Order: sequence, then C-alpha cells, then structure tokens
Amino acid sequence: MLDVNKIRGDFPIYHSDRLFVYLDSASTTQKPQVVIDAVSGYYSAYAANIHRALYEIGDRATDAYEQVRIKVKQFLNVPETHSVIFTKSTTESLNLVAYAWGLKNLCQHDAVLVSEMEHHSNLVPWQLIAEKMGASLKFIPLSDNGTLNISHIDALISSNTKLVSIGHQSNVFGTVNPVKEIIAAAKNVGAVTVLDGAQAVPHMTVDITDLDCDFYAFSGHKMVGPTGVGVLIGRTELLEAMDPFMGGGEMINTVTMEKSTWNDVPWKFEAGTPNIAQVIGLGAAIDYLQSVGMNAIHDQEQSLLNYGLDVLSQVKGLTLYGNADDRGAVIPFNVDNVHTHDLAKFLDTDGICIRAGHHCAQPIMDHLGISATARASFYLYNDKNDIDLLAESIEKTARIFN
Ligand code: C6P
Repeated sequence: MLDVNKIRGDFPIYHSDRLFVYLDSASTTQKPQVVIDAVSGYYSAYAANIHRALYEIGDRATDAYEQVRIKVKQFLNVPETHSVIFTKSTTESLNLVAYAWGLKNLCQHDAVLVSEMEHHSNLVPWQLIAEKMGASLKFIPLSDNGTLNISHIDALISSNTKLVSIGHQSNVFGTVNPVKEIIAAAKNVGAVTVLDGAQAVPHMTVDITDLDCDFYAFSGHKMVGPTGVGVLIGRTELLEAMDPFMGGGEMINTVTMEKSTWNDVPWKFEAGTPNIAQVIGLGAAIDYLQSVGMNAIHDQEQSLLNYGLDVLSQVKGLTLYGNADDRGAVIPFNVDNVHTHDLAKFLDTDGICIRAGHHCAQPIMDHLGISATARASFYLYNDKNDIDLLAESIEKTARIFN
C-alpha cells in the first residue's frame, strides 16, 4: 500500500488543518508541489517563447518543452516522439481528430462508431462532423451493468465504418472497456481507431504500442498536472496525410499571400504559442507519477474501490450504478429522496468534495432513466478514512432529508 500521509505531504492543499476529503479526481486532480514549482520555475527563471526566441532562455524553454514530448513517448510507450502533439485538453485532442481527419476522410454513407457510454467530448465532435459530411453515427450499446455490449460488434462495424472512437475508461462507471477487442474488429474493416484516455492514463499503465490504436487523447489536469495541457498521440502517417486543425504561427513551412505549406508533424498541429508552462508542468507530473509507480497507484485505487463499494452498499437508501469486472476507482450512486446537488452541497459542509450531475455523459443518464448521479472518485492521496467519512456524511444527509 502507498504511504498516503507521505503522499499528502507532497500536495500543498493537504497542508492546512481543515478537513479536506477530496473525492473528485475524475473531474480534476490536486497538484503536488513539484508540478507547481515546474510551472512557476518556467515563469520566474526562463519565460521565453519556444522555437523562435534566439537567446539562452529561449533555448532553455524550447528544450524543456521538447523534453516533455520525449517523456510522454517513454511514459506511454509511443513508437515515435513525433506522434506526440500537445493540445489544451482531451476535448481539443478529440476535436482535432474529428476536424482534421474527419473533414478530409469522411463522405456520405460512411459511418462513425462510438458508444452509448461516451463523455460528450467523444460524442459531440463526431455528431458535428458526421452531420457536415453526411455520414452516420452508430453506437455500441450500453448494458445496464455499466459495460459495453460488444456481442454484436461485427454487425455494428461494416465496410462503411471509417472510424471507431471509444473511451478507454468510463468517467461515470469506471468501466475499463475491452478496447483491444474493439480495435481488432475495427482493423478488420480498415477503420481508423481513436481512444479517449482521459480517465485511463492517470490510473493505469497505458502502452500505446500494445494497444495499436491510431489516435489516443488525454488531459494533464486529471493526472496531477496543470490545466490547459492535453495530448493527442497519432500514427505519424495519418498525421502527415491530414490537413492542419488550426492555422497560425509555427505550424507553417512557407507562407505567401496566396497559400501556405505546412511544418512537419507534430508542429503542424501546434499553431501559435502553445501552453509552454503547462507542458513543462505535465513533464513534472509524469515524473511524479512514475516516482510513486503506476502499478502501486493502480493497486491502491483498486483497494479503495473495493472498500468503497463495500461500505457504500451498506448505506440505507443508496443505489450504486455499474458493476463491471474491470473497473477503475469511480463510484456513481444516488440516495433516496436527496437530489444529487443537495447531497454534494451537504457533504461539502463536512469538507467532502464529490461530483454531482450528468458528468457530461447525458446518454448514460438517459439509459439509466435518471437525470444525475453523485460520484466519488479516488486517487493516490485518498485513504479508507476518506470513504468512512463519506459514508457517515451521506447517512447524516439522508437522515435530514428523510
Ligand atoms: N471528465 C469528469 O468529471 P477535458 O475537460 O477536455 O480535460 O476532458 C474531457 C473528458 C473527456 N473524456 C472523458 C472520459 C472525461 O472524463 C473527460 C472529463 C470530467 O468526468 C469533467 S466533465
């Protein structure tokens, strides 16, 4: 087990005496001092633009930024450094694929396959592009237990299927989806494969070479890194064949008044001044997670998940959703006669932070026939006492409302 007290010592937000039970890491995570220092270190010691500032601190900033690309490659076993594109978030990464790949490659009668379990970030961009291109959108159905029903996957994927985009781990149920099986079925028809790894990369060892997908997206802020930085990993040949997503500085090779040519991949997709400090902070976040150990983090979360399910299942009037065998440390639930927003506000008075709402996954809520759930999600700084306090506070709130 991880030494949670020692880990909390690394996170300044835990340094005050007030009770702080943070159970919303699926939304965003707390930041260790090393990440804060990396961000402020850039601003205080070598703030300069990258790839263009012809002086010492410019070289230093460019080097620090480009080193993070190599770090991401190594962290996720990406075949090539040039496959790593910095964006502002998972949302931007997925939109980049939808627009830059979709506008060039989708036609009428083509199909894009997503699932009923997707976060809106992996659904709405495909709705926009499918409509624009006259393509259709198909769905892998959700089962009531919070897993994807892939028993008829071969019927859902046909020669018309040009792209399959699936969440690696659900932000609502925590379900780890059978992405390798789905990728294999997509490859059978030559479809391009995209994984939304926003909830996977922070919590498990992810190996891009082994997954063998074409695109993979994730966010820095869900893995103890800064907000404003995300990553898109793309297969180099596909990236090279795509048009740019945004035009501007640094993404060009030559520009005349009439037309432009493009910089090499990945810079072709990094128009303008990027989020330099945030990328450098992401590098520090990766170092931090690796120093703790991804397997140790995963084991800790599994133990919290099992304990949490056990404790919460004993709370009177509490309904749990989803029970996948392969699942990350995310627990959605509702409490009889207590609106989830009221529950979150009452728990907050006890120093407990949870998320309440549709979790940007309204089709899941529609499937379950509800409008919202409460959700507790765990990370490396949580312990079993957090779960005991959560259960106590839920019981107290339920007594008030009932
Ligand atoms: N889910 C949650 O509380 P951004 O906002 O771009 O960093 O991440 C979007 C996103 C995409 N896919 C999945 C699976 C996600 O969980 C998220 C973010 C947060 O569940 C905020 S809605």
